[in-house]
Amino acid sequence: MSKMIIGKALPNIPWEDKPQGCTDVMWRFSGNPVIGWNPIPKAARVYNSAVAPFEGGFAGVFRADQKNGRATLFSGKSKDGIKIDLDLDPIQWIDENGKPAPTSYAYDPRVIEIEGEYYVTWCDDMNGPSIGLGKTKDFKTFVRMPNPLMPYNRNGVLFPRKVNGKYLLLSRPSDTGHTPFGNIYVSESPDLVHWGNHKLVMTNGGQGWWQGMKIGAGPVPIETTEGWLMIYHGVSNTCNGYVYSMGAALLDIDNPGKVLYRTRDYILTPEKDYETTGFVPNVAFPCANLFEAETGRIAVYYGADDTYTAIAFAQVDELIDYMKNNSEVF
Ligand code: BMA
Repeated sequence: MSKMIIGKALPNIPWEDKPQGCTDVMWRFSGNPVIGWNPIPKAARVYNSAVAPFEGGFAGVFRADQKNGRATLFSGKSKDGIKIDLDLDPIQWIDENGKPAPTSYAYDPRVIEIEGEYYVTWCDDMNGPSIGLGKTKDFKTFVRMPNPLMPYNRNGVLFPRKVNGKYLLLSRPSDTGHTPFGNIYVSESPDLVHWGNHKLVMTNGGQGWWQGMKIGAGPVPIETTEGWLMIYHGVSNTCNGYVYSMGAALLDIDNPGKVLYRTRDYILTPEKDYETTGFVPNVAFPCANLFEAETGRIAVYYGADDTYTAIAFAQVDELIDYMKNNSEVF
């Protein structure tokens, strides 16, 4: 197999081979869900969360809805990426002067290491949903930075490196509620503070009803020899509410506003009990991926039913091959 992922070796990536007889391009971890109901006293449900390699193991920022129903971010660590030890109290954000900088709510975090600093994006409250941005070196002290974009916006996802000398941020402009529309845009910045040159990347719709109502970026894009591999969520509207599935797109490496391939069909949709029966049924919402440049293994962390944290796997060459042969770009 030729190496496709441009990145580091991660020999301890959580992994399970594809089960015999499985014809799907993405398959679920047999130990799902990896976080269940009430994992710690202050959190009822932990889902839509982000994990990154850290000090030979893993660390992450986890969306935890507390027992008053409010969404909060907790830090956590893991040796193997599967058994996750959550802090018992939420992250206490500070500003760049060390003063408390609390959030009224915070959800759907993404985490990425860029040049030795771990950056966190999440859905923040700026008198309505907007993109929050912060950083940490040790997953203990978390420092807020200026919010990159105006409200209302969700699903802010940074690229793992500068492209053409600029930081890039994906986002999905929205409304204050359960947004019945949404497309993915990219914005650029010289310094992670000033953002502009916004461009539309891709829209909902096409032949795929699974992404007919709205789409939003998922995990941080993976750099490959074929382009940026971006896993995202697509939503369809049914008479019983929204259904969240996963798809994948390949973006041009030097011009990520350009879509090269995009899966016509979903690559994972709610099917298992933990994906169809929970606080909000029929949600598979990816927020993180770990990947291994040597073997091409990818582990995707997704929230299931706004209740559980789960993992699914893919092999990069097989996924990209599938995307090329089952693509609809629009
Ligand atoms: C979206 C976000 C996600 C959530 C999803 C399904 O609008 O709020 O956090 O998983 O709805 O409820």
